[in-house]
Amino acid sequence: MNSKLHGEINKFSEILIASNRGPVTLEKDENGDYTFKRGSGGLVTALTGLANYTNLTWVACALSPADFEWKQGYVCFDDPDCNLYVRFINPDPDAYEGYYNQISNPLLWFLQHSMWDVPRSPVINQETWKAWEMGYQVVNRQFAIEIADQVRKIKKPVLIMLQDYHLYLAARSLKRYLRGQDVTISLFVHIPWPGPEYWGILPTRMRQEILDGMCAADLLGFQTSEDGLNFIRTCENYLPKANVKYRNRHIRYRSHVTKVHDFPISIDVNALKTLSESPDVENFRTEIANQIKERKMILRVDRLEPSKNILRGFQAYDALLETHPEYQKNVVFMAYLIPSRVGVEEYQHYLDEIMVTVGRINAHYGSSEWEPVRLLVGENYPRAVAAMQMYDVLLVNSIADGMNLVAKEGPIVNQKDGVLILSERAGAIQQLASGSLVISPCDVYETQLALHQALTKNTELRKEKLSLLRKLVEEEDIHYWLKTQLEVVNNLANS
Ligand code: GDG
Repeated sequence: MNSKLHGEINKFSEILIASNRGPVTLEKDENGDYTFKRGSGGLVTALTGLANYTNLTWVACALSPADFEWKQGYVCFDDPDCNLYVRFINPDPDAYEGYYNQISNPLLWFLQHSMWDVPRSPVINQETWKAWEMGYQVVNRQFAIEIADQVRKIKKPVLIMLQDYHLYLAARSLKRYLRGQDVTISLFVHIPWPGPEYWGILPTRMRQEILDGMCAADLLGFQTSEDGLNFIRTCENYLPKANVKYRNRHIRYRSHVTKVHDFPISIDVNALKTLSESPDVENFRTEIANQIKERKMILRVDRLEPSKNILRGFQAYDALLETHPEYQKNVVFMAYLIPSRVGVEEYQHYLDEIMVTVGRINAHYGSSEWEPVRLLVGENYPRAVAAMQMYDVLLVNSIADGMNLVAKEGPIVNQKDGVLILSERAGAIQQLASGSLVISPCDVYETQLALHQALTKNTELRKEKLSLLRKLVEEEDIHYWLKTQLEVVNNLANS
């Protein structure tokens, strides 16, 4: 962790993070003792790292029976003196269903990733309104009650850092419950924020409650500058009495000023480098090398998620093999897909379509010695890291993506002077455009041309672009993401 963080944190004797999923999941062993599994990813590493500097509490939904039973307590990772306090909330299952499976994921996720098929969806009916009122509102209030209860015990300045689209309403309730208490509230939105045209499809009351809830925060963080601007435009269009200032990125509403700022999220570069040198990853490298042999590798690593645009990636590859038969037998497309939201019908259909498309490509071009697409559906981060070390081309062609961390991880670990093909609709474009081949995600023809260009690019140019990408990611890693947020929070009164 960057030692400079000390200065940024001084002002707060306590930081409280709230997110749907917590930093750990608990299990109970056969002796009845609790064990915990730490959540993967840079976000958990960076945010739990704050516990080295200040008292840190993390409030999240209980996701396992053991989380529910344990309820709250200190969690120590490596440091016995750690001060990370985890507190689980336990929503009623029906409320959680409405909050998570009816509002957060189908409705808000689809809206914010432009995934609605507007002539048919969304259909907002009485059920949806019930999920809104008895689910999303209730769980947000429950978060606010737990957070407020924790904050009241402290009686010193507290920074509350809310995470993501599950908690759009929490800041408003918190302001009400914590009147008179010295708290600063930030909310970071990890996913894209589309323009007001798209938000116009949501019913007026839901939209207003979301904007009203968010404008109770002191700082709203977005992945890109465009997301932040879109938020301000959305408030200007739909939040009566909001007074927006584009130049300062301020919204004055109900006598309160909310600052809007972009903080592009990133990865823990050192932790990733250490993992990439581990024996586990080395074993996977050997396994993958045996599968690939002398062939070139196109790679994608994604959650199995329609917004990642997996089908069009295969369509572009299909067109490449058709128009450039010289690639047949000489290239393999490795697709590592992590199962996601398996209970949601759209995601199940999407997997079916992927299987059919891959099956068709493999049957059409493949032979006993060559499988054009190697599709692996499963969770195995060390294997994904090993593959990222070995790609010639990394395809990130999301229809919409808050950031896309794979686009940042790949260049850090890659050992083949690999080329990054990057969608102009992934948040990572704001930082990585100059080192990538940029594509428009719906343009399969452009993607096909980019694949060809990437596979034939000369070594010098590939090296140059890869080292540029590395520099860009290293300069603004996950600690930078956190540090800039704390800096902006500390300067809120002066901005
Ligand atoms: C959301 C936003 C935003 C890969 N294989 C496994 C595995 N991974 C890692 C990847 C990467 C992470 O999971 C996925 O992060 P992404 O950013 O690519 O995508 P989302 O999951 O959609 O994340 C996104 C992000 O939040 C952060 O704000 O960038 O835009 O959609 O690090 O390498 N992880 C595990 N098992 C694997 O097999 N656990």
